[in-house]
Amino acid sequence: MSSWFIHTYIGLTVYFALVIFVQPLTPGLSGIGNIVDPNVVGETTENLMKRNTFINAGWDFNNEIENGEDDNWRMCVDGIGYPKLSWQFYKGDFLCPDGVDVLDLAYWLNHWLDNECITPNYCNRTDIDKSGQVDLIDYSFLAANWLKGVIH
Ligand SMILES: [Ca+2]
Ligand SMILES: [Ca+2]
Ligand SMILES: [Ca+2]
Repeated sequence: MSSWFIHTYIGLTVYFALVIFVQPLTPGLSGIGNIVDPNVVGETTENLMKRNTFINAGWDFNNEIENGEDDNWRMCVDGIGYPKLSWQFYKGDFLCPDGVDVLDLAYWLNHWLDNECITPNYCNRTDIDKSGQVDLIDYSFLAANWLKGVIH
């Protein structure tokens, strides 16, 4: 992944993150250009592929609640890639590991017939169509994506 892509990718996170990370040629050099901004942090490629780098900076990830329960971000395994936005995953893929599997089904079943699902997280995202209730329509999304994204 080129540094250009990383800068562009990270630039898209402004609306969701308290701290922006960049991958400068000289790791540890913070800020953009000649501007020193404590909210722009230079990091190594290795650290940009670690979930805790972002969680410690306040990013709201899945499988943690200290930074919120909207779970805007997701990265299941360190060292493989960069964080992705939760909506980039298959509908029905609620939990790590990646892919729609029996763990996601069990999670979804725990919300069966929950109602009053409202923004921002619609009953922990199990109200997939955002109708306000967890029902068979939501199950149809999960079933349509069954085993998609599972790494064998
Ligand atoms: Ca969270
Ligand atoms: Ca999953
Ligand atoms: Ca629904």
